[in-house]
Amino acid sequence: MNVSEITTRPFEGQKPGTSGLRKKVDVFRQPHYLEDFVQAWFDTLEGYRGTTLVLGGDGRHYNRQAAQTILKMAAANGVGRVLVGQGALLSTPAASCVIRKHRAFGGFILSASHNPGGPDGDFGIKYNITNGGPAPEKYTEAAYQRTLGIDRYRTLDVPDVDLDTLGESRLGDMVVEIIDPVSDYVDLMAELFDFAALEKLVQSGVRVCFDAMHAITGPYARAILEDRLGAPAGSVINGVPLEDFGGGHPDPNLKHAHELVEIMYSDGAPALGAASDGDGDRNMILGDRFFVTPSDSLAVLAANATLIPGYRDGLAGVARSMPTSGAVDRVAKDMGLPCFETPTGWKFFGNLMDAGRATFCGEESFGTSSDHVREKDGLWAVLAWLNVLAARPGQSVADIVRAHWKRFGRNYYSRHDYEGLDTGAAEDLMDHLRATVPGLEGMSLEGYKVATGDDFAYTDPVDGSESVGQGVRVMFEDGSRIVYRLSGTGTEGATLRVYIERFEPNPARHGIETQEALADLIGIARGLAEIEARTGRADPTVIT
Ligand code: G16
Repeated sequence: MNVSEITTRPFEGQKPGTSGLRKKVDVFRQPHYLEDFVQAWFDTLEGYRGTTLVLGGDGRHYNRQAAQTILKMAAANGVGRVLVGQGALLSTPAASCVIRKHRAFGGFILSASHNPGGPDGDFGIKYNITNGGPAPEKYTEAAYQRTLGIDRYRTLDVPDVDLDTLGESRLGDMVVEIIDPVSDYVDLMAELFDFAALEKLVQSGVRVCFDAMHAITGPYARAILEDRLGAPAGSVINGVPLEDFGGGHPDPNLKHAHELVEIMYSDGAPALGAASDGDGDRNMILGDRFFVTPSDSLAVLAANATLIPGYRDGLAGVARSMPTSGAVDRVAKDMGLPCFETPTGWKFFGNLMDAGRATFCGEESFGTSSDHVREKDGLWAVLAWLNVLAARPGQSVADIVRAHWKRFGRNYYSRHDYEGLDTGAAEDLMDHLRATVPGLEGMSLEGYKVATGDDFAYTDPVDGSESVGQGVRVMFEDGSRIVYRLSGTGTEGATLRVYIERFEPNPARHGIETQEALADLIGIARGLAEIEARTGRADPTVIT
């Protein structure tokens, strides 16, 4: 093998955020930048030599070049075999599925998720461990520490690999196997869901519209919804993955999935509308003129889980990230299920699922999934909703959610994002909150009495690891909450996220428009954080 040891120098800022390292494409294009980060993983992972890794990404600009770089480095570092999705493509949940199914040692996923792509957009990379889930903090921290002192990396001086032809080839001593990126995932979905019942539902005229946003899920959604379930051609829109996502922002929310929103809020809308993000792990669920918040989606799916064949025997427990609304907590209480509250980041659910303590997990950031993989899974959520619709004939998405609120109460919920803030100002704002919020206890704000206030810390119940500084919480006596944290996934300046929640038990008051229902708390949230004075922003950039 022609192994080359290349001399390099450390780059600043290679600390993985909420989900891997995300930077502008230009940053990744700097000579040695990607290589340093990848070598840091090979230098800190133990026991990978001779084993199998998985590699794929969401197809964004720089995906293919990065895959070539990683393959040559993997061969030079002694990896035995790499399973690569054809075209270097794999959705995040499919990558997790492939790692688990083929008992791989781990894998690299190339994606900046919902962030825009293209030459001026973002790129990202993360490492997933043997369970198929994102590497926990002890791994990411070790790799980061290594980036600070890195001075050389190993690669092979060989031509590029053919990424498009299925089958095996060799790169030095390493086997490269190009696999169909879709089939393992489709097989797994067919095990969990009653495809025959879903096909019947679709054939009965219940229409679905899935917006792949020109990102990775197009081929997966077509294979399942159109080819397997027989939904009419065109049920999947924007289904061709593009390197720049067609210039769009592949974030499945009410602002960015506007084409889907227009369809679902027009006359004759389909029964179920859904969108997924750049790498296929997020989902947004819509009914006919009806938006299901991700927090409600988790709660409804948990309450209806036994209607889905893969979960017929019930759930071991549920988990949600701290800023996610407490809607699922009410379901868990009613069903006698354990319910866990973790920091933001799917990586925190991995231990709970591995230990068999949580089956369904969800996050307010449009993430829902189960222990079938160790990632959130956009299409899984869509199929789960379809399965619930099939099992509750004659009921619309809105009917199902409203009935849920009637039974469990409604958690009014909204997230306000202030994007592109000056990083120093945003950090000062958080410092101000950390200093003042604990002193609010017992005070009354606009009639809301503060029960407690803190900076959320989490001790993993499985391995005892601790994570501090995970978001400032103001909790009121009536169960309402305001949460503040800075995003860990952005690449420009800082993004302040403000999460606002109010519980309403009275069904007569379940029809209020969300922002109106939360108006007092929104005012309190802005005031406590002095948002306008500190950031110059009177209003959020995105409201979900
Ligand atoms: C990632 C994480 C999620 C997290 C989300 C938002 O999602 O996997 O767990 O909720 O980021 O994080 P933040 O609020 O720090 O921006 P994705 O879809 O971007 O990989």
